[in-house]
Amino acid sequence: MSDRHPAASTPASLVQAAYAKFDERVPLARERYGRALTLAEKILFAHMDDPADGGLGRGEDYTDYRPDRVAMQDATAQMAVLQFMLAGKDEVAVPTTVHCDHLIQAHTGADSDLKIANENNREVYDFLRSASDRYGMGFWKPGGGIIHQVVIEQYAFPGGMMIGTDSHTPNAGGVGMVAIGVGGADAVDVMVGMPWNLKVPKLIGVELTGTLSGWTSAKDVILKVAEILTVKGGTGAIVEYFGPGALSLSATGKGTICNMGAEIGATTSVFAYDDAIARYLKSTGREELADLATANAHHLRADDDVYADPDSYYDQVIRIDLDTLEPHLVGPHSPDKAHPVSRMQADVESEGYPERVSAALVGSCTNSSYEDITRVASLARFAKANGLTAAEGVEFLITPGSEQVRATIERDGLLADLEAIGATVLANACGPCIGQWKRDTVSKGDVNAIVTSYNRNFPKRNDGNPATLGFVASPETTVAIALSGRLGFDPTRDTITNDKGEEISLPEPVGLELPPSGFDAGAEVFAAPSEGASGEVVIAEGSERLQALEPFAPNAPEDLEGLPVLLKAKGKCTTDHISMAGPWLRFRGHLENISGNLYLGAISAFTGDSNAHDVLDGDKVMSFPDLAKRWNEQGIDSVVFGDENLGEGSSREHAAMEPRFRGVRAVIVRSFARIHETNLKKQGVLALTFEDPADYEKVQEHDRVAIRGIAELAPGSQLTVELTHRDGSVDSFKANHTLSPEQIDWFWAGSALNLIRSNAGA
Ligand code: MIC
Ligand code: SF4
Repeated sequence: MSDRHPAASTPASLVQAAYAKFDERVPLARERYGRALTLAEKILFAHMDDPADGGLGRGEDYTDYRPDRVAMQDATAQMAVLQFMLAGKDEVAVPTTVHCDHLIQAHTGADSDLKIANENNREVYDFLRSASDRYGMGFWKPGGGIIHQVVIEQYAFPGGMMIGTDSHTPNAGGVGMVAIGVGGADAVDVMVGMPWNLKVPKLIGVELTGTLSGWTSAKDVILKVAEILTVKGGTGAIVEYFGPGALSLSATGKGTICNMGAEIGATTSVFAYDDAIARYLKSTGREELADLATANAHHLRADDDVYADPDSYYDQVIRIDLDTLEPHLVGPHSPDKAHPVSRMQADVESEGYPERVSAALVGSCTNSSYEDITRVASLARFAKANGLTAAEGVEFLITPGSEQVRATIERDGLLADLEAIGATVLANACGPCIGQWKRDTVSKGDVNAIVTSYNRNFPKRNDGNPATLGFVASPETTVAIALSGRLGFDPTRDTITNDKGEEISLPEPVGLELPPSGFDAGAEVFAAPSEGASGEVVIAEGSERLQALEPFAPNAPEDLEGLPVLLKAKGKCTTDHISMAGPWLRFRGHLENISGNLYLGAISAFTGDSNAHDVLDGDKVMSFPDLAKRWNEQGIDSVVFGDENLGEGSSREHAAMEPRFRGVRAVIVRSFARIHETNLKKQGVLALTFEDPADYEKVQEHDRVAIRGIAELAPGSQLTVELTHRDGSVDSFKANHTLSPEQIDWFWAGSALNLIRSNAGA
């Protein structure tokens, strides 16, 4: 480790300093709480800005924290860095890294895809690289790997706290870090040296008993948890895993579980430090950190009293017996729609899902560990020896999570095992997981089913085709389905006919937790910032992909009157519906251009489809982004209404900046996903919830909306939303907000960044 650049890994000195805080503060925490502590409580307390007085009230207090690190991926870093530049600082205040992973399109395979990405995205990469150099951030080049995989391999450490501008940042919980996904403006707070504010999370305990075996893997644990808690069941909570079953999971398996905690809305998920985490740290070249963690192991777990009586300490406890846990698939379109493999064929029949799958995709930030790949390679070798390959008509793609994993699995012959049964190896990047998939075999509108070992399966997520049904499963289940070609294939019971007409049962997958001969770092994919931070940040002139930001104007009470309704969203409205990814990723650094996708995927409660009506112009039919632009150009501001869990999914702050840019003053919903609600607040959009969810029904297409009580906006104050209907009648209802005093200041300033700028005299 010592021969690495300090920006390429987490230095032992940083970890040592973090543990010294535990020594100092854990006794104080026990005193302030007056009881034993859970792991998450210890980590949060050790990172509190004001341990003597910082709020402890779960689900109530907003408390300031001092995270140890920041990580950003290219699709969100652009906007974050553009905002950071407005803050007028010379250097980032905490260790920060940028990872180029989201913008690489998968088409024919790693080498050519990477080459094309380097050409197509040159101005974005040049911008991020020059900004990294200028402001002292570590830069992972395209091909270096997916942010979360690189973070767990290089930067994450037990007991640490980090934020990342990506919702799957919690992946680092696999090694015991409290790692939280945020919008770029939150990252900017930490990068400028301010504390980071978070509502104190609730705590959900998941007690694991038994041991995984056979076809069941870590992925199935989180698929089960998603079924139990649903996509909003973890909102505002940290999920802590413990129990004997937790000890039987590898660190990367734990990472998979924490990663997908994003799918249940959890703030983050975390495991206690154990032997598996120590083995992983050592194997990835971080012996020194393993030793430090072992010496501090008592801080890196909950207190014994908690484990003895979890129900008294967590807001909710779930128990899962790994001995009886079955492999699952979840989908289509929602990660909580679970089907055990033993029931899948029956569900295929009753739900009318396609019998055959058209593609099987293994890898991503979620599931591309050495263990995952050795397990699927064992199936591939067996298949090859028994006359089986990926079934006819099944595209079979592998995405390694990092250059280090790729080089290691190539060296150990595992990629060759997979290629021998028909796999194509893609670049170490997000690729098809984020719609960066140039799919030649299926056209828009073709109904087809795919299975992936990724984490998300919203409509259009992978290939942009709304008719593609995405199912998520473990890598093992995914490969078994690839070999059989059948969505309803149960690898524990069913057989596959081989090229000689024999019926073949697949053996249980077997793998290795870690590479016996260590990891191979592979190609040079890291660029350290140069000393002295003096270079220029490169923004290509006239770029359609990058645009310097203009600060938003402050809000005034009279801005919230007489507003027409831009959208009343019906049903699921994720960040992918609000600000679509795929081809739109190219505009992530250009607010005006990306606003061309605003609410493109949302379904209007008025029209029942994704068309908008211009109520100010004879109900002319147009798209939401066109209407938003039209009104904005006419100087007309508006309001948006939504249903449950609005903004579920990604951390992308574009989903908040775009409405703000187009004059949306308030977003009023039945409930919000955490990151999206914060992103709206950060950008100066009023985020409100109906006090009575039934009031959603009162909103009509031609209403004019006024928000009363805004001048007296205070923590906990209630607002009245007044709807003046087309016939002149008026309806009103109560709405709530969760703004803290500081967040109210953001609102009046026009955005959180405006406040930073005015404090800095910028
Ligand atoms: C995702 O998985 O949806 C993404 C793409 O990684 C996003 C970030 C983004 O939209 O840039 C996320 O999860 O936050
Ligand atoms: Fe990339 Fe997919 Fe992971 Fe998001 S979930 S970081 S898009 S691989």
